[in-house]
Amino acid sequence: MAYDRDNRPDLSAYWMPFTANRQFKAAPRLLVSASGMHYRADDGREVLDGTSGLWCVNAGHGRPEIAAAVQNQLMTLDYAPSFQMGHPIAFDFATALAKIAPEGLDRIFFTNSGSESVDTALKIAIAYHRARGQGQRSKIVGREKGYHGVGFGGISAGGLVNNRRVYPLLPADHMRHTHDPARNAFSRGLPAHGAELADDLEQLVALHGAETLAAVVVEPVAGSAGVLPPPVGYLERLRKICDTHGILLIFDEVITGFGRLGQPFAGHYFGVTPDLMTTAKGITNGVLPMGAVFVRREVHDAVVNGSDAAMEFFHGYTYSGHPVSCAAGLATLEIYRREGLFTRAGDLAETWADALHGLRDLPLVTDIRNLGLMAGIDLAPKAGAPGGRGYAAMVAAFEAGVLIRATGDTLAMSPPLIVSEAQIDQLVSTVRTVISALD
Ligand code: PXG
Ligand code: PLP
Repeated sequence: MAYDRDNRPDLSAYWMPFTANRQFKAAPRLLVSASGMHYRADDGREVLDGTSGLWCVNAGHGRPEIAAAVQNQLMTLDYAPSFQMGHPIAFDFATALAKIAPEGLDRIFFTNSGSESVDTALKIAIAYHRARGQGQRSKIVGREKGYHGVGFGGISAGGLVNNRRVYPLLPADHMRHTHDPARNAFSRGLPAHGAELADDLEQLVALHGAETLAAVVVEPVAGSAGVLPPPVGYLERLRKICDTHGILLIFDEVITGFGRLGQPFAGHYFGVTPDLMTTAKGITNGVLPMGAVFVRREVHDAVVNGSDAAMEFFHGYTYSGHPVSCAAGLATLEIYRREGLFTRAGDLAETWADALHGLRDLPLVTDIRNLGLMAGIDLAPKAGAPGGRGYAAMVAAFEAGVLIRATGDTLAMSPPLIVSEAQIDQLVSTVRTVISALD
């Protein structure tokens, strides 16, 4: 039976993730199907997808080629163990990923999510130093406002207080974030000021000793915290400081990977190559859970060739390299290639920036940020109700037929890379109407 407003599921059993459960269940927003650029809500309305689901459906919804590959793989080899056994499609997919990776990052460890990718990358970093006789290097450096998923490694490196405050954490320290509206408000693309914030890493080296630091993990463009592109020169500086002190640099590309900035990965876009890169989301167009850690070959070789044990790395998931996810991933890569989606965000970036910065005249808008096909809009918080305007804008936009994200009073948008210019207009003009009507 099809779901609709007259046939709603019982909402009580499902404890929803990162959701105000009581508020949601009192006034649910249910999506029942999707095709191309649109969802359909349970009242039959079409909703334009302004967020690629949760930053993952980069090629748009309901792609028949992916469905066919998944169906075929399910009926050929539905599941096979990956511990001490192999299956061909996982090797093929790793090879295909290595081909599109930034130079040198051609060893691939499969996971099932961004969170698992981050915790895996941190373990690889620590294992790498251990294999080279530097077992003291186990501390992690992250950044304020960073989001690296919800595993214990990821929340330790992360910098969003609500995700961290009640849990014990791994040894980690943090650089300052780069959000600086006083100097950079309404920057188009990269903000001009703030490269010197990378020198925070030098201070942490001075405080902790380089010999205790395993890795620095940053999102090249912070996503969850509200789309914060890095200041000009910042990532280059971070790379240099890491090299000086033998610290591994991890780019968390769970959002920026797979075409979001107009290149396959942010490493390409910025011309800065990390030692490890964490990915998920767009790797299968979001249709099946999967993640991958891309590892620089020397890092892989140090761990794999540097171990006396028969098994070099004591880590892995039941579903690492799941054959059906690999099939979805290969079909997804083929769509990205055939439709030029790795460069499309670059082709649209100016149109996107023009449309967004057109909202600058709205009195409640205090900052607008954009890069590739990502955007963040800060709203002035309502006195006594921080986050209220962001949430109200998200709900009003949904009712007006577009899906956007709100984090606090920041609105975030990241449409599928197949978005048309007319749909960009629709998205931004709906956001204008919605913000204009906020009290
Ligand atoms: N790293 C980064 C940079 C992410 O953006 C993760 C790790 C974790 O991935 P998983 O697959 O474990 O969720 C993410 C995920 C939002 C939002 O609205 C962002 C994410 C997930 C859900 C919502 O900003 N990013
Ligand atoms: N918990 C138990 C009891 C398990 O047996 C396993 C895997 O065998 C796990 C957790 C880990 O699950 P996964 O490999 O899916 O991460």
